Amino acid sequence: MPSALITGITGQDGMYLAELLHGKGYEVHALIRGQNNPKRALIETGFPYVQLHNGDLTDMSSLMRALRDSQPDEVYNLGAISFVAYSWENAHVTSDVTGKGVLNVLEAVRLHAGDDPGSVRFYQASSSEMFGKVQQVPQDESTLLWPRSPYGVAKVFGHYMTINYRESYGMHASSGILFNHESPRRGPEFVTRKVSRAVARIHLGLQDEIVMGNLDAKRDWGFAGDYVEAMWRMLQQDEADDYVIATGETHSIEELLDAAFGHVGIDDWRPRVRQDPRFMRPAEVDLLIGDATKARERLGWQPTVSFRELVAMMVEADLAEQKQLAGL
Ligand code: NDP
Ligand code: GDR
Repeated sequence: MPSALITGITGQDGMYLAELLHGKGYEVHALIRGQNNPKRALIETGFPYVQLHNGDLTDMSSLMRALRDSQPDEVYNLGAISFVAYSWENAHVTSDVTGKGVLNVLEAVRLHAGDDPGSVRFYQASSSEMFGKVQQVPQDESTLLWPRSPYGVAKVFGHYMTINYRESYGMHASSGILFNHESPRRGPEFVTRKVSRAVARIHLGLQDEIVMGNLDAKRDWGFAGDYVEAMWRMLQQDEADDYVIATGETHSIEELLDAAFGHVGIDDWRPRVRQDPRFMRPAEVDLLIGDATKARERLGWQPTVSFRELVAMMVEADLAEQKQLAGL
């Protein structure tokens, strides 16, 4: 039975990946941080097959211990401070976790693997945020990186460190440059979930309006369930490499609002949406659209959920959750 260790198990992707690997017959291990992590119970009850190991990306010895106790064939480094807006206010801790944390995992894997550095396969969760300022459309593996936030800068560090460990030590270390991917498990701080939840609440009469930031930004949004499949496929290749994972379609925040409000029959959403500078960013990533040709050709990967299907899935899930919470 193959064994895998996941960091970031309490996040959106960690949960989908745990399900995928369990379904494929893996023994699934995961790192969990904090003396009283509020999401521990969610993992213990919803994903009982996951074996949890206490540890933190900033604590190298805890990573070494988790590797020793789980003896993984594959390590998926999904843990990060992942909210871009937060990263300006907490640039140092974002650098430590999202940037240097990658180095800690790479180094722990290298030391753990000893004489056979390729024996433990490594996945790094890189991001389209690394492209930042628009240089080329669509963006692919060779597009110049020009990050626009402390989060993006930290991801660039992790990305190049992954490439460096592959080239320096012969590690099987791959980096997935994933564009935005969403689901009903998305954190409520991210724009898609913020909108799907607010639209559900407005439709049920539980809320009047939604307060937003920049409505012009464009993102290439896919479904998280599809994207974790790409992570796994990367680690099944003979050679480690870097891959863009995206749908190849882009939509503005206005189009997201159109689709979400439209799903509950509200065509004119403007009276329900207020903009507030509080949600504007010091520097914006204006346009993301990915070219996943390499992943399609080499991994046989392609997305299965369209933008409209994704928005409908998220609004429907939030309608069900909000009805239950409100006792409707
Ligand atoms: P989430 O924000 O949902 O999850 C982040 C995870 O990281 C949580 O489990 C969190 O645990 C964990 N974490 C945070 N700090 C630490 C730490 N110091 N030590 C150990 N674990 C920590 O992210 P997603 O699931 O959406 O994304 C997964 C990864 O993919 C992230 O690295 C993200 O940056 C990257 N990514 C995501 C994309 C997306 O669109 N979703 C696109 C491209 C890249 P806790 O519960 O303890 O806070
Ligand atoms: P992003 O996702 O920054 O792309 O990073 P987010 O959903 O936070 O923002 C997307 C775009 O929406 C605009 N926006 C708002 N965003 C939020 N959160 N809240 C608002 O009210 C709002 N109004 C407008 C933003 O300005 C932005 O342009 C996500 C994260 O998952 C990263 O970890 C990951 O690396 C990238 O996707 C790819």
